[in-house]
Amino acid sequence: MLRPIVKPPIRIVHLGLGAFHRSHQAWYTQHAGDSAEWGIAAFTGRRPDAAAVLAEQDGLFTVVERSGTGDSFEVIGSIVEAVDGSDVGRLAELVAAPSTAVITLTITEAAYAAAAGDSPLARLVTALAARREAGAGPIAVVSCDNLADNGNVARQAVGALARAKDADLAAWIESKVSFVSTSVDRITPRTTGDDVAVVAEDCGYRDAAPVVTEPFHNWILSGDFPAGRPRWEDAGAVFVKDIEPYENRKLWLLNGAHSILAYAGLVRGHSTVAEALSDPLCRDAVEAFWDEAARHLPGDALGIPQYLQALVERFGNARIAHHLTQIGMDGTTKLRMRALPVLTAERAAGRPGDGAARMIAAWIAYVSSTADFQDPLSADIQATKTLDGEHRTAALLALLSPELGKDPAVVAQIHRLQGYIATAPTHV
Ligand code: CS2
Repeated sequence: MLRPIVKPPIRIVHLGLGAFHRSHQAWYTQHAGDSAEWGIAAFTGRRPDAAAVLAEQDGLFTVVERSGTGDSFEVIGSIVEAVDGSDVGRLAELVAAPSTAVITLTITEAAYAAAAGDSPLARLVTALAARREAGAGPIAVVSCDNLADNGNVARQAVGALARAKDADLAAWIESKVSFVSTSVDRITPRTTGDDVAVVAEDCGYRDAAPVVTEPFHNWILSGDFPAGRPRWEDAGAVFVKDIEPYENRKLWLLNGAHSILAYAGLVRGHSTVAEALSDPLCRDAVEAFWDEAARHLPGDALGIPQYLQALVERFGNARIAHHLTQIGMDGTTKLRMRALPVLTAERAAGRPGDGAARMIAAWIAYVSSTADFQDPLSADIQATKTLDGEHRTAALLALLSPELGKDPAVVAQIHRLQGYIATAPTHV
């Protein structure tokens, strides 16, 4: 595998080197017609390990495209430098280089709310300050996290951190940095030891960092690239003026269904998406939510029936072991994006929104069943354990929406729906 290649020059800096970055933005960059001009320097998030492993093999890794019937393998060479995220000096140096045109982010939804300190966005602000000092000119920041209006969320978060540091820097960022919104999609579970073994067996070389993903891939972008960008459209990326309907389609139909399957599925003893989908109770819960969400995704252009049909196939691909615990992480952040907009829209239309409410009920049933989960508000979640019944439901709901937490009808509705998830028999 580790044949020498001509490395493209670094023109993209990425924050959040994980499996998804490698199966998505790195894959798209390799498949752009002008890929020879676009190399990526990718920085890790919380832990340096991924950088060390990838650096060992010169940035090269295998993408295993796993369909329901077979695997295909491709070596990706677009990541030319893999760096420990705590190396802010190297980050600043690369962002300050005039040849760097794009900064992509997969830092998780929760990281946009992280205040100062050593967060990825605080590191980005330090690096943008270096670019300003170097006079290197405008640049694009492209959020690839599952948040509605993610470009604008990134702009607000970066702006707030910059203002706290230096008002002139904040003004420079406002005028010179283009925040691009995107909707990203490719189901990519975390790499396992089995994946390493499959590559060794089928390809005959040792790759310590392969990534297994589905054949499906989608990227919709909206915004300006003042210093240029790869021709990602050659790989199927779509550039649009109004991204909101696409974001909602993806966040509600795919990610929302994922969250229902994760929480209801875990409570009911399942481990993977495909397993949970084959439980009629989970499947019915997903379909009821889809019916509600689809009412707020108007227009034939979105092709909702086809999108849903494809989703059932994608989720049902049992050759990809997509673990529910991975999807279940950071529930408070994710549900605000996945459940609340549909619940609010249904209530505004005079309907109860049970489909969306059931997603929240499933989350409450899940966090009540275990202490072993990751969430930015885990301390607040644990603190509700002293409360009983509807009081606890109200307190947990308030972590998602203070307003709904005060609404007795919604609290009673979500409380009632928890019983449905936890007690109905499992037929798998
Ligand atoms: C999942 C997503 O972990 C999660 O919350 O819903 O990572 C999902 O697999 C991707 O958005 C698919 O594109």
